[in-house]
Amino acid sequence: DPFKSDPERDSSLMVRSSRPCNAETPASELGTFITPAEKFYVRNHLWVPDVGDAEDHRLTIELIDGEEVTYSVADLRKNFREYNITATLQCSGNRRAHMTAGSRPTNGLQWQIGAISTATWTGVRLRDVLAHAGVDLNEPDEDIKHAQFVGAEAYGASISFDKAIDRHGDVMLVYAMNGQALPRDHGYPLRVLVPGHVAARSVKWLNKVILSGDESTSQWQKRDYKCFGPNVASHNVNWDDAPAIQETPVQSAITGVRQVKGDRLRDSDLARVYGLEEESVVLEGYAFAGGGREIIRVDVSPDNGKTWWQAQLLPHDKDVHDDNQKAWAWKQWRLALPTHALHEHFCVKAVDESYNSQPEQFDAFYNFRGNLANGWHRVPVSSRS
Ligand code: MTE
Ligand code: MO
Repeated sequence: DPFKSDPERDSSLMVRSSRPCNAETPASELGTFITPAEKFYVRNHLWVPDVGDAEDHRLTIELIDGEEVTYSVADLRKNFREYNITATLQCSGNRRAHMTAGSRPTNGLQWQIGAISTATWTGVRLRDVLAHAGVDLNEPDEDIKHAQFVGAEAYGASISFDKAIDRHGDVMLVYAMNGQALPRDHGYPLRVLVPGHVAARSVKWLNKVILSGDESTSQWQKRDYKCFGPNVASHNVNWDDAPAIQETPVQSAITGVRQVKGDRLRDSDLARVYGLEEESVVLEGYAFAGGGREIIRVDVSPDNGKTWWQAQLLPHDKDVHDDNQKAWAWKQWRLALPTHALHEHFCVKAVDESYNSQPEQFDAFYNFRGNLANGWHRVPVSSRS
């Protein structure tokens, strides 16, 4: 039984499958900027490999000429500058259940809104390690097109070599999460962090980095994490017709809806921000875009998309990102609405700094794998508590 050494998990995670473990962060935890490590969603394709002690773990870098250079985790810590990067990871299947409900059945785990979480990751830059291993970052060998990552249990994926060495790309080899050693579920003792890309590229239990002219040949690179047109299905798909998903589009969700009485509101923060005195509903949620593109606006409708209000973007991310750094983390938002404005469904959509937004319906961009399900998130007005 390869699963017998899987770790214990927090009982509040919402389990979608237990072997392998796939579990989402509960909605109650999606409203905080940093997700506690034990509440961070878990997406495992296989078992959690027992890699023993961090001291015995080795990372091998295979250069384009086949030469190999090997590092222990202690070597990485000792020889390279350490960085802390706060970044959101989102599974490409996040909100797949909404695509299924809004259009047609999709293949894969039926995630709701919780296959996304944010942590502060500590480690070293992949580009620094590659330079040390012998890669000329200024004039790299032109045959190198991809950086492939191999996990200890057999999972693998790749990113472009450009992203791997981009000085503003912040691709990291990480050994700590929220100030603690990486938990086993999240890649102990070493994982890749590819900020702004779909989380499938942030390979856990990292054994090997291969610089290559080719992408990873794994099914997770060549097949599963791609989007095809709405007419394509498993019987007529040509897997090579679409590129692997790397940077991800704009996403947002409503994580909480609370009724607030007028008298509770009067002297509150919400009253000052929104000038509301009457009975209100407070909505909270997250918004995120890939590629380091900042979320600049979150629009909320109280009446199924007829009228729109602008949510307040909470400023947490300002504490963790310096001016030169891209927006790798989600934004939390909130909005108070007077109850008389409500009708049928709340909807949310976000806008990123390139003015990309989210599609209204799922039918037009349905894909049979249910990837990148970012249609407007709708919640019945009747769900408020
Ligand atoms: N790395 C390995 N080795 N094995 C895996 O199954 N799953 C990938 C990625 N890296 C995976 C992996 C996918 S699809 C996702 S969404 C993220 O890890 C999930 O990371 P998390 O479990 O830390 O949230
Ligand atoms: Mo994923």
